[in-house]
Amino acid sequence: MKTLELAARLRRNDPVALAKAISLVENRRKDYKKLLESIYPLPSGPLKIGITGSPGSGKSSLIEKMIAGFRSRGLSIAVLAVDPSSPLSGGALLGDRLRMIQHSNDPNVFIRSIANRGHLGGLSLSTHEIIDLLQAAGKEIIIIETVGVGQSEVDIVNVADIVLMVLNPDSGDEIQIFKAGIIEIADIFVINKADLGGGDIKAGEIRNYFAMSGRDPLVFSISVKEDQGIPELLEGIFRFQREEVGHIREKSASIMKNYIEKIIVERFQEEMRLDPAITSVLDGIGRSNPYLAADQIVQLIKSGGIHDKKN
Ligand SMILES: Nc1nc2c(ncn2[C@@H]2O[C@H](COP(=O)(O)OP(=O)(O)O)[C@@H](O)[C@H]2O)c(=O)[nH]1
Ligand SMILES: [Mg+2]
Repeated sequence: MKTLELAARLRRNDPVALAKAISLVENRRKDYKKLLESIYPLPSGPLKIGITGSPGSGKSSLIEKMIAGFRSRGLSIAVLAVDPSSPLSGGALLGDRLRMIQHSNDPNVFIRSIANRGHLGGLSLSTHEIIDLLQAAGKEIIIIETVGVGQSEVDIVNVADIVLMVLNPDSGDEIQIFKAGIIEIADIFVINKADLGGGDIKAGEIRNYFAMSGRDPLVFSISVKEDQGIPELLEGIFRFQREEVGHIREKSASIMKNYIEKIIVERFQEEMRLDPAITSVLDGIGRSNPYLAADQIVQLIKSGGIHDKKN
């Protein structure tokens, strides 16, 4: 399929074209940039919901319920599961896929897992690009699930309008999430597995944490297993979208800024590999001062030493 035809089909929400386009971008295959260039301007804003929390907290189970809730409102949905731990598989989380498969016959539910390869301490540039592909296809709700409580989870704030943090009543995650700063980026806290007891206590702990800071985030105690509290959570998400317009707009601007920074970093890395002057500095540093070498390279870049290569 030619790139422009692929883009046209993608814009018509053709799931086969969308899957193909994502692979193209994820694997940096030939013409992926041409494809990306052809999708702008994007159709107006979907709601991008980031979901983070420890493995096993029930994110995928919750997403399945959310899909059903959003579908009953007639919304077109995409779920992107980002798995930083599978650099080779090109998207693992097979269990998740299987569990979500009940929606797979619905053309308005698109589910995909991607690896988060090649980016230290955050979400890769291709994650941003793939979200743009989903937006180009006209998805109205884009859910991004990240696994664990590390840097990619903090980076979720750089792709999502709203961040949900999933906790459990008995989880000892707090210390880790306080430490990693994840608690500060969450807009809505979801205490899942309330059927195990203690959901309200955990909700109280979260509210207490914020009591002094002047922030009053939404906290929901739910049970996916017993189908409790999901409609209230969805209503909370829509309320946040309605009431926090300024906050979401500010976030969109910083999302864009972060995105552009990542493009620039990737472009410079590419150029550095291709530029003979820079390669010779890099080859020649031996055991000398790395800061000095970096200074030299930055000077080369500033003085136009980087060759202008088209690709
Ligand atoms: N008791 C109970 N178990 C749940 C609930 N929600 C999910 N689980 C279970 O928790 C486990 C992990 O769920 P999963 O959705 O894969 O978590 P993820 O790793 O965060 O995506 C599964 O065995 C689920 O069946 C709940 O509300 N109550
Ligand atoms: Mg999961």
